[in-house]
Amino acid sequence: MTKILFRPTLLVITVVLVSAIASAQSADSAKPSASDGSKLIYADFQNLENGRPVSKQGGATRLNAYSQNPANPPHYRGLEKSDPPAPAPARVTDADTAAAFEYELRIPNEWAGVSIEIFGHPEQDGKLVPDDVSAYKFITMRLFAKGPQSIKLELITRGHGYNLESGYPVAYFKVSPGFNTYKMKLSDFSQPSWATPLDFKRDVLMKLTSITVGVSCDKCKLESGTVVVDNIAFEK
Ligand SMILES: [Ca+2]
Repeated sequence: MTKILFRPTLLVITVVLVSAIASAQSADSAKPSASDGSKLIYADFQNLENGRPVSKQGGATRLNAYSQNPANPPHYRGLEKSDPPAPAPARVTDADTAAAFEYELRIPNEWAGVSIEIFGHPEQDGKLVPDDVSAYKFITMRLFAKGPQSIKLELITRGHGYNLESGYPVAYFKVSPGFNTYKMKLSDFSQPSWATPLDFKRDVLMKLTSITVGVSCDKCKLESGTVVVDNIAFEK
């Protein structure tokens, strides 16, 4: 693996993570494991390409930001000088790397957000390559967040029948202190009421091209923080 340089702020996060893991080693698997029949490891961020974290199968990652008020978009920091913007690799232990970003949500904004988008596979012939995750019941991940109350997840399909600008199935979970494993039921994901309706299994789960993990706000208040994510998997 290439040598990873950390900015001072991420270094602090790394130290926090290491101590969180040391105190909870037995309660939580810190080791990335392999995919098997009951589990599909989607992204453990153990590999980098040009310094950018990639998914388990080598799919790209990028940072997305959006806002209702174009004059006050969110600010964010990931991997320095990356284009398109990428999350920063963050060292959890000597042998374990996660993906991280810092953010600031600004006002006034009716809605805004920043997320890491993780593609399952590298593009082939300029096309996104889907995963069929319809056999799984849960999505799991380890996550550390300082700043947000909750994390927004999104399941996305593009180029395989549908290309929505927005309105893909979303789910939210509440953040607890520390670097914890979270487990969400896939059946808890739903589209916003205004979105073009998709068949969740046929159009999304069977043709999943990327997922996002991020922060968001409605009727936004000033908020800043850090998100570190690792070991994203689908489980039966
Ligand atoms: Ca990892």
